[in-house]
Amino acid sequence: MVNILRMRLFGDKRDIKWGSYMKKVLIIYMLFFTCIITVCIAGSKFEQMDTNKDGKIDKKEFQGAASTRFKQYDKDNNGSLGKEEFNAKKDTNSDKEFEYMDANKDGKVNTKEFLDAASKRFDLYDINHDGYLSREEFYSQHAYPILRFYF
Ligand SMILES: [Ca+2]
Ligand SMILES: [Ca+2]
Ligand SMILES: [Ca+2]
Repeated sequence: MVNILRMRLFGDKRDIKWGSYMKKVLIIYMLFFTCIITVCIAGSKFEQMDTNKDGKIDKKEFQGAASTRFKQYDKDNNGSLGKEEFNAKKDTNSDKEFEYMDANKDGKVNTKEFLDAASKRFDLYDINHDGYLSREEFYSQHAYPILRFYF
């Protein structure tokens, strides 16, 4: 009787341990796949932007991507972005970036403000000031979360 009880207890404990172990494994797998997907999407964006295929992004290429992106944000096609157009995905950084873009602080971002901000961001993250964003500069943990608003 005591043995059966013990076995049950140990069995239960093992089940609980196994359960939490599986949870951890699942979480790790999910993180892993999220990373892979993020890298794939980022990778293809870099390739798309690098129109002359020299393995780096120059300002013209970046501005070209930003220009296309602006049109995607501008749902009502009036040449200006309201916060709700820009912040449709409700990202934590996007409010701050919107303020950054809105140079004249009228609560809207027009094409010029958007492209000027893209240009300033490009310069900021061109760490070695060679006029190009290398893969390393583009993917750096500081640059990518901000740059992605522009392409
Ligand atoms: Ca290029
Ligand atoms: Ca503005
Ligand atoms: Ca550079």
